[in-house]
Amino acid sequence: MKDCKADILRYRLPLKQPLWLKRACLNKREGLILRLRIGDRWGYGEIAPLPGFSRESLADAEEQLQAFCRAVNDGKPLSLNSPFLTDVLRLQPIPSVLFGIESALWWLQQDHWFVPPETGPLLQGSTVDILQRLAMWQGNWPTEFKLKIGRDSMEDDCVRINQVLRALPKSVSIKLDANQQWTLAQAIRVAASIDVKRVAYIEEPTAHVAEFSQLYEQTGLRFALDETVQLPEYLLQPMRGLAAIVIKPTLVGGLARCRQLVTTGRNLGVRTVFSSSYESSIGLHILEQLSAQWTPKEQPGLDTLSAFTDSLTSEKMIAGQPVAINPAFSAIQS
Ligand code: OSB
Ligand code: MG
Repeated sequence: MKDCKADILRYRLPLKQPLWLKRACLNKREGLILRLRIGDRWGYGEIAPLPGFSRESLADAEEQLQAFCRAVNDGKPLSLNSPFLTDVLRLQPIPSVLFGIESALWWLQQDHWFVPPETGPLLQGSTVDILQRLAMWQGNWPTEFKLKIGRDSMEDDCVRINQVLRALPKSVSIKLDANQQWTLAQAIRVAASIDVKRVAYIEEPTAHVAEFSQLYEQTGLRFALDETVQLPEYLLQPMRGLAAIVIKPTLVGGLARCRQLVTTGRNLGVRTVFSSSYESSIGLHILEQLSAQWTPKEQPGLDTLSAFTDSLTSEKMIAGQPVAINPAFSAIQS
């Protein structure tokens, strides 16, 4: 085995404004970058559990990642293909750590980058801000926008969806995301008051996946799975009204399972859409590349970088080469 070295950088990135997520409000985003060197090649992975979404904490993730780095630095053979993790950690890796390690190893194997895909724009924040952004839209319209809902009252959601639809040309459709916040009755009422033909799908309309097909049967509103496929034991099956699978590698955990979701989605004839969870520019780069390689016809949902005031990296990343990481926002941990 060639000489290997693994270390961890901890980053803390300021956000433009407090970020409200399901059960948490973030004022800054914290995470870890795993830096792996084999011989003279470098690979990077990102480990950034998202409060309110990930089951693990950053401290849990750091502990596992440190065990991995110790094993690598102690000379344990690090093979790119074997089940190295279970060997080295002797325990079940947590999702964000599995993604970080697998993506750093994946990075090491890449000799060039694909042309980055266009990102599907995310409409987030107040309705006033959203409408203003749309009013000032320059250049071509994308085929789809994603609109976050399920945070305010159901009535507000109806108004918001209809206002956004009116602000867009008829040829543009929207994807909705309720993050499981509605009841089935509420979802049915919202669907009845909007033009469902202009909605490509709604992500996770209610808290119970068994209700999603009922919503479709009663209203014609198609749905996508997101939180549901983050459950490690969830087995994807054909469902009436299933339009897409959203894949968030940081939360799903590991590239092998993401790859499997892409394959299953393809077999079921549904879209598979890579999406981010407020990772840094390094994590976003990995997601963008996975999307370009594995789902070349889809626009990934990576419009989360705009929430940050600064970037963790400033120079172009070159495959296999070291990446310059902004020291103002990061520190070496081990
Ligand atoms: O539910 O899709 C979500 C970001 C963080 C956590 C959860 C979600 C998101 C996004 C990312 O919406 C953006 C996108 O998917 O376009
Ligand atoms: Mg979602």
